[in-house]
Amino acid sequence: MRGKGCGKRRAFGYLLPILMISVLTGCVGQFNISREQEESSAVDEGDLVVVGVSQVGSESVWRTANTVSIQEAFTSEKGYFLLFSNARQKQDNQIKAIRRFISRQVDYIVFSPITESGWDIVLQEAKDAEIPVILMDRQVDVEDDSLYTAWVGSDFHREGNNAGIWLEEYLVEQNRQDEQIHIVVLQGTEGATAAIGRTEGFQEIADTHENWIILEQVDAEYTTAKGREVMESLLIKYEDIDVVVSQNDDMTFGALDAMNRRGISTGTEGDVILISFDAVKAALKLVEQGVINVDIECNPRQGELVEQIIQALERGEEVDKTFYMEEQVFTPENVGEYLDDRDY
Ligand code: GYE
Repeated sequence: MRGKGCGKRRAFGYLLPILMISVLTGCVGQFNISREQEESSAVDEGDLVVVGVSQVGSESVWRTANTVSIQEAFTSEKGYFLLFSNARQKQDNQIKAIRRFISRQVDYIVFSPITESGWDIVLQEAKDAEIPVILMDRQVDVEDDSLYTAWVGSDFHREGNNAGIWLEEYLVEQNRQDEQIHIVVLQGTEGATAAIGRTEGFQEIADTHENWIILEQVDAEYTTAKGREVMESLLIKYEDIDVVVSQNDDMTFGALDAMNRRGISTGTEGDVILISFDAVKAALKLVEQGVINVDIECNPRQGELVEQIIQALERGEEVDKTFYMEEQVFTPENVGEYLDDRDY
């Protein structure tokens, strides 16, 4: 059984000074036990499971929706004490956050690793402290996969495949299957699972078409600003671009700005075929208008599944190692029926 009242099992030692204050103040109100401004906790009382979450950052609309789903899943009403840390796109910040969680003796660590490499040491520290780690969204490349308990995320390779398959079919529909097709790819953060999978998945299909020419693949960091900048330089470099593959919607918004400024139109009636990933509401509206040809969904609502895994672990059950999110492909033909329900 867990401790009652204002206490908490593993975090008890760390929280002792705070608990003494809580006792004096009658254990009321919200507590921010963090000295770091970006790290926040919801409450400090009760029979709660302490979960430390290290999020990549807030680089995209997708990421914000992912954060909301975590915050909705780990509430005090559901029995959790959430420590949330925003790494602002820096691996160092994530490593520091994980170490803070370990020294606080949290019950679980959840994190979305910015890139795949560089986690062996800190995850070994979590393992030595007997704190289960659940990966969310992106994966880690570690020697020993017992360093994490489970991973919840998307099949990025399949997403990339889906983009390629869509393009293949579209070109046939347009009777352009034998034309030379010049493609540029705006990639997400180098070394991130989502960028690796989407790139490889698309490449796999491109490799089966001799007439598809990938002019360049450039890291645009998943942000609108970088997407705009990279697209501007690609437009200067290449006169004839038939397809833009942009590995998230935020970069797509930037790329659209850059193309519009030069009078280049996109989409079903436009000069350039535009393929995007994530399928956030603002982008789906552009799919509906025919400005983006296709948006490959990436489902950010992972909090609920992560919470279910933690529930199972709390009951002492074994859990699967890998959990994939359900997702689909949106085109102007099917997007209408999903738009209303999209809340991010
Ligand atoms: O596509 C992008 C975000 O890792 C799936 O990261 C995630 C990606 C998502 O910033 O918008």
